[in-house]
Order: sequence, then C-alpha cells, then structure tokens
Amino acid sequence: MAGRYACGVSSVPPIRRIAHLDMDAFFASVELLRYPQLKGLAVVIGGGRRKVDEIIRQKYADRPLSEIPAAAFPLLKDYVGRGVITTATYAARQFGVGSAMGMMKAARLAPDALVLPVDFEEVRKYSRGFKAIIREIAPVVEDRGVDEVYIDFTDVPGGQREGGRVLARLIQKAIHGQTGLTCSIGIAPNKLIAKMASEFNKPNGISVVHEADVQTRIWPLPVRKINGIGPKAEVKLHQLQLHTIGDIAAQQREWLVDNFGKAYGAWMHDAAWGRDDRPIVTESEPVSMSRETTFDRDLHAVRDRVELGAIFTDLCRQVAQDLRRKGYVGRTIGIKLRYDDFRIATRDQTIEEFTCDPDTIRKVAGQCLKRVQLERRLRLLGVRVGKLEKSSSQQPATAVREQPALYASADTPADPQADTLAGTLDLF
Ligand code: TTP
Ligand code: MG
Ligand code: MG
Repeated sequence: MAGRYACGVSSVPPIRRIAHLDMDAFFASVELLRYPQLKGLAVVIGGGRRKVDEIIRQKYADRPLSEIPAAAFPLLKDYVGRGVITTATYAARQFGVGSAMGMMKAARLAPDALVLPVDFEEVRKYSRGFKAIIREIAPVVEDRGVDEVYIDFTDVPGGQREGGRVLARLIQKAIHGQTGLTCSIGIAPNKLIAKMASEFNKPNGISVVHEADVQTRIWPLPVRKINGIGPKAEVKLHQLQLHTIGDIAAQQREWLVDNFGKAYGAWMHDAAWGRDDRPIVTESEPVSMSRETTFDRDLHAVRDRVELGAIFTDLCRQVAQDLRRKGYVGRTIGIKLRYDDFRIATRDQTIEEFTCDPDTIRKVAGQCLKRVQLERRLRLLGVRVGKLEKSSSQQPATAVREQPALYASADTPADPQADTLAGTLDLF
C-alpha cells in the first residue's frame, strides 16, 4: 500500500490508521475488579440500587470484598422487579442475555446468573482512567462515550507497524496493567471501518482492516453493522432485498439516493464502500459563547440606564475575551433578557463578517436590544455570539471597526413599541 505514495519524493505520507477502542463488558468488568471471585461466572448488571450488595457487605463485614463467597450474591431467578440489563459478562452472554434485555426474560435464559447493580461513580472513574492511559501513549483521542474512543494511530510511533497491531497491543497492555480491564481494538483506514473492526475479535481482541479488505471483511456483514444504519433504515433495506453491506455497495448511488434521499443515500453508498473521511475530533467544538448576569436587584432600562449600560458593555467585553482566548470568531450576535415576571426575550442578528471585537459585539447586541420591550424591569441580561469559526491568521479576527454611534444602524424593530424607547436606548 505504501507504494502508492512512493513517487520518488523522499517523504512518503503515512497511511491513515484510525483505531476504535471499546472496553469489554465494561460495567460488569468494573464490578469484577471489586469482586474478582466472580471472574468467569455469568454476571449481569442491572436492576435497582446498590442496596443488593450493601446487604451482602454488611453480612460479611468481617472480610475483604474479594473474599465474600460467590454463593452469597443474588441470582437472576430470584430477582423481583422490572428493569433491563445494562450489560452481561461474556460467560452470561453464552446464555443469550445481553444489553437492553428485560430482567424477566434474562432470568428465563440464565436463571443462575448473578445480578449486580451499576456503580456509576466507579464506572466513571475507570472511564476517565483508561482514557488517560491511552492519551499518554497516543495523544489524538476522540471521546465517544463511557467505554469507547477513536484514536489516531497515523503519526504515533509504532502506529503503522503491522497495520497498527503493535501499538494496539501496547495500549491493551497498558490499560490492563494499570486497571485490570480488557478492551478490544479495531484499526482501519477510517472511523467507520475501525468501529466495525473493534467488534470482530471481542473480548480482548485486535483486528486490523486495510482498504483492500473491505470486500472480504466488510461486505458480508449485515447492514446494521454500519454505525448510522438504524432499525428503520434496516427495515427499508430489507424490503428492498438488501441484507448485507455488500448488497448496498452493489447498488447505483443514484438508486440509493432515489430511495433514501440525497444526503442519506449518498452517505450509505460511501459507507458501504468503506469511504469515510471524518476527522478525529479531540474536543467538541462550541456552538456559541455567551455571558449573562442576574442582577442583585431588578433594573429598569430608563431609571437604571447607567448601571445597565455598564453591565451590558462589560458582558460584551467578556464574551469578546472568551472568543479571543479560545480562538474563535462569530457572526451571530444576540441578547437575552429575563423580566421581573420571569419571561424571557431573546433577539439576535447575523452580520457579514466574523468578529471577536468587543465594540462590534456591543454595537450589534445594542441593535438587538432595540427590538425588545423594555417597560418591565429586568432580572437578567445576557450576550451571546454564535455561528462560530476558529479564527485563523488569514482571517482578520476583528470586523471593521465602526464609529461608536451605537444605535445608528436602522434595524427594523420587531416590536413597534421599541421605537418609543429608542431614545432611551441610545443612552446604553
Ligand atoms: P457497550 O460497549 O455497548 O457494551 P459492553 O462494554 O458492556 O460490552 P462489549 O464487550 O460488547 O463492548 O456499552 C458499554 C457500557 O454501556 C456497558 O457496559 C453498559 C452500558 N450500556 C447500557 O447501560 N445500556 C445499553 O443498552 C448498552 C448497549 C450499554
Ligand atoms: Mg464495550
Ligand atoms: Mg461501547
């Protein structure tokens, strides 16, 4: 594969290698750390509160948790109440029980499985823990929830060896060594295939998929294995006699578009061919930034205009500072008011150029203020900047500064009464 890039230039671009890592039977495995004597047994997690094992712990208060006999734990067949299973150990899965199954049904399938409740605090602790271990080895990590992440292997030392297998092994070892937990890892050219691949060898497995393997390893899979094809799409695909990913890949893109719509049909075609260039998102991008303040006492637009005006200017300056500090510019500027009767009013306006300039924000936010009622007293005032983009050196971080005639622009007031207050507002 590397040969494709070898064109006489010394620097061969590395092949994109994306890993998807998913912890094995996560909630159950966390419980087994506390109760290692249950290892290898059928255990399901679900049902009520931690009361269940609190009772056991009290009974065996004289010994460490790891020495409470397995026979002391409650059985699924004795479980009373409703609820669903959140997960099951691999030993329990042998009986056909698994996530989202009702406890009653599970009890019929695996009556002698042990039941333990979820310990969310413990789960969150280990969730943070395994992610921190990964980040020390491979820094480009996208958090995908409590027990899974995407990791960019492309430029990490060892990330290209054996298609990523060497680095995957190292990560598995580090996580197991430091927590006692196992995970499964899929490594592929992109997120879409990596996500599928992490399931190929569960538990404690590694799967490496190359672009050339799509036909043999991806096409035979049922359509639901594509992350993004849900139960509804599955039903429709089945009605159209498409059952495997290969069935989808065999269709014309236009035909899929006709049947599933422009965006979804085209996406489905790409997905079936294993095409996906979504980047690894290391932290979620903010949609907007805002600052707001609740006053110590309700303020009136006319009687307290000096105080309100100062607060307003300050809020704009704070939002501008937030934008600059985080490296964003925005194009939609808005305000939020809460009146003394707790009603809320918001207005916004989108401008031509992206900005993080406090004066521009102040000016446009001021125009928004002209469009709301200001007879009632106010409890809260907020300023928001949305439609954000990362500011770059090419892009001027500030819009053209205009003279400080704050309400000069004639933005048609949405509220006719606002006109009567325009004179007042000029004082802000
Ligand atoms: P999963 O990764 O889907 O499952 P798992 O880690 O238990 O097992 P696997 O080895 O197949 O990955 O989910 C992670 C945790 O999220 C799981 O341990 C429990 C919780 N969960 C629920 O609470 N409800 C659900 O329906 C699912 C699917 C998971
Ligand atoms: Mg998991
Ligand atoms: Mg998961």
